[in-house]
Amino acid sequence: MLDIPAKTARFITFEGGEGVGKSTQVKRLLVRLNRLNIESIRTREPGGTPKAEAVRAFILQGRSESWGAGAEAVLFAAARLNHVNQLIAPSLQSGKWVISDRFHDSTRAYQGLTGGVDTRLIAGLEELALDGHAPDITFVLDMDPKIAFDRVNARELESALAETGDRFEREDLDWHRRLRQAFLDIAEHNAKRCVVLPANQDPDALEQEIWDVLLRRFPELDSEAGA
Ligand code: T5A
Repeated sequence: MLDIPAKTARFITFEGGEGVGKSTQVKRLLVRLNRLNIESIRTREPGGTPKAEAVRAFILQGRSESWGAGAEAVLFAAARLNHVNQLIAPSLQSGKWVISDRFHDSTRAYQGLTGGVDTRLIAGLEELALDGHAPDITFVLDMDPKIAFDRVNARELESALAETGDRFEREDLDWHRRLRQAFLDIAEHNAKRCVVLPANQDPDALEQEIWDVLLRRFPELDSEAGA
């Protein structure tokens, strides 16, 4: 494991169901950090490196669906291993904050708690892929999946995915309600790391809530703001 410089680089992840506004808030957070001249990068899972992006395309096009949730968990972990080794760890090591749109909690929620994959397999893959690089804080954006679906449908009306959705968007509403509960359960069991925030609110208000949490959690941000 690489040494992370203390009190400089932070690793922040955003989690939750489909269309809850993770990407929107990741982008907004990056703007805020940049304004304070805090070097930071935005990344996503699955993906973030060329090899992990190739795995992303393979899974989200539905090509791994028939392999079953266990094999998909292995694929997500393979992508994560590359992402951590090639991008996340080196970035943190060089003092850059890393903001990731999804990370290991998505495997716990989608493949584990909702997909029924054995928790021992999920835990083993996680240990291997993270190699000690757990997030410092995770925002779990929470809302009724029906409302989130309407957001995604509005966005995708003109896109190639409009009729089919990606691999996981095609699951039914009951499945997404179980997924929502899975993220809440993960947050409850990891209360020090995870902060659940209501996502069905104005994006500016949500952005401010996220920032307020970060100011409390990382007081060095306050001194950067005053610098
Ligand atoms: N997956 C991933 C696994 O199964 N296991 C894993 O280990 C990992 C890492 C990834 C898929 O892979 C699965 C989970 C996913 O199914 P993805 O395309 O990255 O696929 O899917 P999502 O993460 O769900 O991305 P989305 O873009 O669909 O949702 P976001 O990022 O939550 O939402 P966002 O910000 O794009 O917003 C959606 C729409 O709502 C609007 C936006 O403008 C946009 O149009 N919006 C708001 N509208 C009103 N109020 C707000 N506050 C709004 N915020 C955003």
